[in-house]
Amino acid sequence: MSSAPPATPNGGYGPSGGEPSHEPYHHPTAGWGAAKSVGKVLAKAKEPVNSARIMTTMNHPDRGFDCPGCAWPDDQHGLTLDLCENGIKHSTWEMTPKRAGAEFFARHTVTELAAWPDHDLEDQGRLVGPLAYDAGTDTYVPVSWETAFGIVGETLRGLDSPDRALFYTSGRLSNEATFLYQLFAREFGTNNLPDCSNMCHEASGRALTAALGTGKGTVDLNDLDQADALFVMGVNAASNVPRMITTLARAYDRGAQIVHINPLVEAAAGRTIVPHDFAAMATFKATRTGTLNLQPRIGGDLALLRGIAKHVLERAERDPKAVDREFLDRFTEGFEAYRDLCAGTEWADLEAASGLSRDAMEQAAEVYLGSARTVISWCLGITQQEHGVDTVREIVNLLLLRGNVGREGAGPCPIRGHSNVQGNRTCGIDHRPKKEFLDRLAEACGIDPPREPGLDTVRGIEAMHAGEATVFVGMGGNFVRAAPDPVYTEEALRNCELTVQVSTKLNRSHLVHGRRALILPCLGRTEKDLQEGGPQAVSVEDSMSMVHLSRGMKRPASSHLLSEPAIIARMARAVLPDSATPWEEYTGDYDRIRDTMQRALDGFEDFNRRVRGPHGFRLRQPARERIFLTASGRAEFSLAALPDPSPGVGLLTLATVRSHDQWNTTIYSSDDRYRGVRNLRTLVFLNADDMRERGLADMDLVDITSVARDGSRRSVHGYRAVPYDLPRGCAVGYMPELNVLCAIGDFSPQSDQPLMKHLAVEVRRQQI
Ligand SMILES: Nc1nc2c(c(=O)[nH]1)N[C@H]1C(S)=C(S)[C@@H](COP(=O)(O)OP(=O)(O)OC[C@H]3O[C@@H](n4cnc5c(=O)[nH]c(N)nc54)[C@H](O)[C@@H]3O)O[C@H]1N2
Ligand SMILES: Nc1nc2c(c(=O)[nH]1)N[C@H]1C(S)=C(S)[C@@H](COP(=O)(O)OP(=O)(O)OC[C@H]3O[C@@H](n4cnc5c(=O)[nH]c(N)nc54)[C@H](O)[C@@H]3O)O[C@H]1N2
Ligand SMILES: [Mo]
Repeated sequence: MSSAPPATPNGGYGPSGGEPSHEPYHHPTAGWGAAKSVGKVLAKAKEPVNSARIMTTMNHPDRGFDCPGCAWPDDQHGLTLDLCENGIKHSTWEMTPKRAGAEFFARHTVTELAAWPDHDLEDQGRLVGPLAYDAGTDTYVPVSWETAFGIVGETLRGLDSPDRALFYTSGRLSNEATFLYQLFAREFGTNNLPDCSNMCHEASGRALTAALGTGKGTVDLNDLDQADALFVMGVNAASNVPRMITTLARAYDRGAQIVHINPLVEAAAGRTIVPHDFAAMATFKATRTGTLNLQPRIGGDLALLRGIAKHVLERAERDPKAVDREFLDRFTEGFEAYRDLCAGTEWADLEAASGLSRDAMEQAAEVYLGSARTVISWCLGITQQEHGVDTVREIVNLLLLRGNVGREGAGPCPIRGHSNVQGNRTCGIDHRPKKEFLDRLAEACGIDPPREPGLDTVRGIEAMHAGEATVFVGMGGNFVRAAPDPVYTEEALRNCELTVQVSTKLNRSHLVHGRRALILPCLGRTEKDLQEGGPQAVSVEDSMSMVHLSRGMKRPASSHLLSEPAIIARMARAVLPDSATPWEEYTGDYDRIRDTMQRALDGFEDFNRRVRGPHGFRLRQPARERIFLTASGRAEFSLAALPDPSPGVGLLTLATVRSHDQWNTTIYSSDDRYRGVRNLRTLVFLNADDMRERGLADMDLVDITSVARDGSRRSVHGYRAVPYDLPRGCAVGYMPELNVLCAIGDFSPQSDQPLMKHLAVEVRRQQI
């Protein structure tokens, strides 16, 4: 089977125009380049005054809103300007003065809008009132909130089973809205709660739960400030977690080792000008943010980690202090078997599987051996892999060897993506909820939740495609663009009886809709949320388990917008008219939601008081205290087989990544500053030898074809080949353009995550 995307793939993605070019980037990260880029975005948003105000309130310890840019924790060193270029861009994007109102939708049919690039859709500005699709005119028309909720209520009540509905969550939903949303879905009768984490960090959660008993990292910012060695794996920190760069610069300054592990040498591995260090800005003083770079092949990390462990264990034969024997004996399970596994693995096999020399692996091992306190951090380069769960477990194996779990300055540190994706899971977005969670929810809320596991993102798409699920509710996000296999996913959504998107801006997912469709516009994170009980604040949980309040301060984009908790509560009331849940009370005062949450959720005792402290509070992470809630009561080693990362003869392994100027499916510009690219998103980075072998010169046009597990092929045409410093056999290009290449059936059996960083592809000169 060969499925090609439509000739113009849905109107395209980024803004068009400008001559494509690329050249290597030699400057430090952040600093004046970032300041200039922020200036451009603010000028374009025409919001310089308000934007200056957000900068002084964003991530502020006792007022202001939490930056929706990423989940990196707020600095607690009293920085008054704890923000970054991309966070400012992201917030400003929401604060645009542009509006997409009724006249706009009257003027453009959905068919017409579908031919626009994604950038232009979002660029219409904020949505201002609820809309329903009118098939007669092929347009979205304004409706009252009552009518909109009426349609939701009538359709959901008409289903022959609650499991025919899917309730998707994108990771910026607040804890309070999250709690109401899952309560609504479960009271209605389904655990069909797919979320963006099914495509993001599912592997981390599963691996950490299996190894340490709790699915989160154990470190906080103070630990990072005390570590002697930091391993930074599979993340483009300078673009996607920019505030982490400040931590790295601080670590370098105090003499810590910083090892970057990435097939690409990303900008974070170089130097930075710390943006809130005014002296550094004024004098162009750059600080290094890396001390060693290792470039494994894509999917080669597990072998690399095992190589490091093997070297540590070989050293331990001569020098027992190389491992923490006391910790291993007291707190872990399976050490001997792991030691034997490492001893029985040949260096030659580790070299082949990692794409690194024994020397390079030993160099990293020496850094690890020389460090009394080590943190290993990671993001999507590790998780969106076939062996993502095994690899995260190997990270834990390595940490356990030297007792680097549950003490200061050490531990595993998954870097989450969306600003509240961790909080979503904590507060109940889980298609496989634990029995204890459901029991407590039942008790606290007086409901009888379903016990059968629900559908995740991939299974949800398949169910819609098969006509088994017929209602899709998207609480934020841009599902059709974020999901794998867009051709298949679009068919799935078009199959639905009703699609409902709760959004701030127009996006592709509104244009690929069911027989009936609703767009429900909501307040953004930066906006004042005024309810009966006065102005409301919501809470979020960052990557390091800190729960704190976020309070918008801007006038809402329109007086017709509702808050997310209000939208959820009113949907719930429309679907469940006789529900005993006090939905109206919850909406009137979010303290009432928090009162219920503290009864239903672990670790939220005294929620309303504690969350109002300057930095909020830290959720207890038992593994941090060396309490391991596993079956054995100990931290467990894993014994994974070495993966064969080779994609097959003539094929390359392709990873899809973000550019510097995008936020997931939102594309601000077609530049990728730190990779030296301008005006180009339809590209593929290749090793120069792989290019030569294919007779390709710099910027030649190529076709990229993926080969799925089931043998089916998917292609994109006319991409530019760009030589880049990455290992042979590897290729890298941008999401969401290349999602076309990711077959729906190609997900990891360990995590159920689509293989967004592990596609087998053929790259050849464009066939005309
Ligand atoms: N500005 C901005 N910030 C964001 C986002 C955004 O789009 N824009 N998205 C947010 C979200 S939801 C998330 S999840 C995070 C994502 O943050 P990242 O994980 O940084 O996201 P990607 O751009 O996909 O980059 C993945 C990195 O993994 C590397 N990589 C690919 N394959 C491998 C491999 O096999 N091994 C190793 N070691 N590395 C590999 C790539 O070279 C790249 O550097 O960022 C969050 N923050
Ligand atoms: N090929 C490939 N695909 C990927 C990935 C990859 O690396 N490669 N990464 C995956 C990952 S890590 C993730 S997290 C997903 C992201 O998937 P999603 O979370 O579904 O997508 P986003 O692009 O973050 O969502 C953007 C939309 O959210 C809406 N929005 C913004 N703010 C708000 C708000 O406050 N409330 C509400 N209700 N809506 C709001 C806006 O309308 C905007 O258009 O994509 C995944 N897809
Ligand atoms: Mo993510």
